[in-house]
Amino acid sequence: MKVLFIEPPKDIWFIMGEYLPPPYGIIQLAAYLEREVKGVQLEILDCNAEKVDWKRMEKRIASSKPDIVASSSLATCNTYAVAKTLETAKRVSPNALTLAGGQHFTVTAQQSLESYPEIDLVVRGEGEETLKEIVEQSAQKEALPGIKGISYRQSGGIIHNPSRPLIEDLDTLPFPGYHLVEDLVQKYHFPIMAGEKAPYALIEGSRGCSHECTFCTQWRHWHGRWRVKSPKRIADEMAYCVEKFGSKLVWLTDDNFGSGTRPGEIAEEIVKHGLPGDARWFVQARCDDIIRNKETLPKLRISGLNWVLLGVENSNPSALEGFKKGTTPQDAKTAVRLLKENNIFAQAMLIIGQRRDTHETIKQLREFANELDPDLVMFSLLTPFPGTETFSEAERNGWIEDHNWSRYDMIHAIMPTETLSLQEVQEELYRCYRSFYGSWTRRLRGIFSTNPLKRKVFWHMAQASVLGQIKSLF
Ligand code: B12
Ligand code: SF4
Repeated sequence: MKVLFIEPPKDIWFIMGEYLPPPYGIIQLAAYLEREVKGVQLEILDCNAEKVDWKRMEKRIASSKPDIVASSSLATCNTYAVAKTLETAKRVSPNALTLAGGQHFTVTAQQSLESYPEIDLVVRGEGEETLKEIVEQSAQKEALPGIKGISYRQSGGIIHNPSRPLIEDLDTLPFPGYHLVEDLVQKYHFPIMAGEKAPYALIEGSRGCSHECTFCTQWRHWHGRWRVKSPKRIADEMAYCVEKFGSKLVWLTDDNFGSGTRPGEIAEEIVKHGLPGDARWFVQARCDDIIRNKETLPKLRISGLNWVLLGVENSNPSALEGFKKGTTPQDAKTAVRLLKENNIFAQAMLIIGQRRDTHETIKQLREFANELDPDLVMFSLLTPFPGTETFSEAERNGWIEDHNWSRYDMIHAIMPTETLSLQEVQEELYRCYRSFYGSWTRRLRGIFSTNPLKRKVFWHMAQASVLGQIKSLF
């Protein structure tokens, strides 16, 4: 049985500059199969890292002769790339079983199977055990009804088998399969964050989130639960990436870093490993968790944490309430201050385009961003990702004006507000970036900052002409 995993050619998110991420979901699944299914043959084709275009992908599939072709979208904006990958696979290798999975396909299983005949099966939710069963049963038609967590076509209809319970202990998962892409590991890079030609890696510290923000896909995908790996396990995986593959930056993919004793324990375990001095790590966190962790921040900094992405989202208390965020604008100010005091790079994410936004409220948000003054700010547009409350509400009310998934990337306007047209929302995004990065005082402060990360970010914003690219979106 041969399984070919394909990471399709994907557009980069240009705001963060040029980068090449490891196809994390895929190498995680492949490592699980390697450990669990005797005799399985695995092949990973990372089109982005291997610079394989659609034509060459076709040849690679033909020469691979796979029994199963599996692809993953990561985000909604990559849906068509996955569909095209599996369409190519079906054309070249008609007997291969084609699988799609991930957050977008999970919630759109019905619609995706209706729209893309090239997809045989959608794996919903957590992939490891479901994929193992599919491979073990060689996906024989009669076995399908017994496999939890899949959707497929049968007798002209679409069947959705019951969901699969989640894996209780994430420490039982194998380490991510970087060894399966050993020739490519050195190529994965994220210059703005890790430095030029510095390999970077992703690892997972947890899955899911215990909060329920209306715009977020994450908590529903993982059944509203937050499961964590142990601090020791996280530190071991980090050390594995740094020591075996020379990663200079490890991105801990947790959406919810959490609070309590866990962050401090993670820091202690990392310190115990004594990672080389230039190895760093990054995480995303809520503002209130940073405040709860304030005593631990020095320890986290010593362990190598040098960059935190904060979900600030908005400055308007009623917008934050509408998002069910559960944090306040003051939390954001305190969190940014704490990070800066601890010499941790503070990145803030802000969202515009919620239903009640007007030119005036967005102007207030711009002023708030200037006052907040994080090291880096990313403005994004409220995007109705399928599976979110934002999507259900927008769909119900007919607010969605753009149904092209490839534009669901948080920088293309998808919905107008009560008072702003789609075009005006798009223009407002540009105004936000211009207000923050266009200010000469801030630019000069950034470019001549004593903080090398900040210098890099501001050079990037200037050289890559990010403002110009955002302007070109309308
Ligand atoms: C790291 C990351 C990135 C990295 C890239 C990582 C990569 N490998 O390509 C960067 C910074 C580049 C990035 C960019 C973007 N990202 Co991002 N990213 C993440 C993050 C934090 C981790 C992804 C990850 O590796 N997860 C761990 C793996 C194991 O989980 P998984 O992929 O879901 O896979 C599991 C299952 O879903 C399933 N599965 C998945 N695929 C398949 C396929 C098959 C065949 C099978 C059987 C099973 C299966 O099995 C896996 C194991 O159980 C997630 C949030 C999260 N924690 O997941 C957001 C997330 C995926 N990103 C998101 C978004 C919106 C984006 C951007 C559009 C914009 C932005 N603001 O960043 C761009 C898109 C870029 C592009 N064109 O691809 C959203 C997606 C929402 C959506 N529905 O679109 C997420 C969910 C964040 C969020 N909370 O909103 N991202
Ligand atoms: S936005 Fe962050 S805090 Fe809110 S549900 Fe998503 S992952 Fe959790």
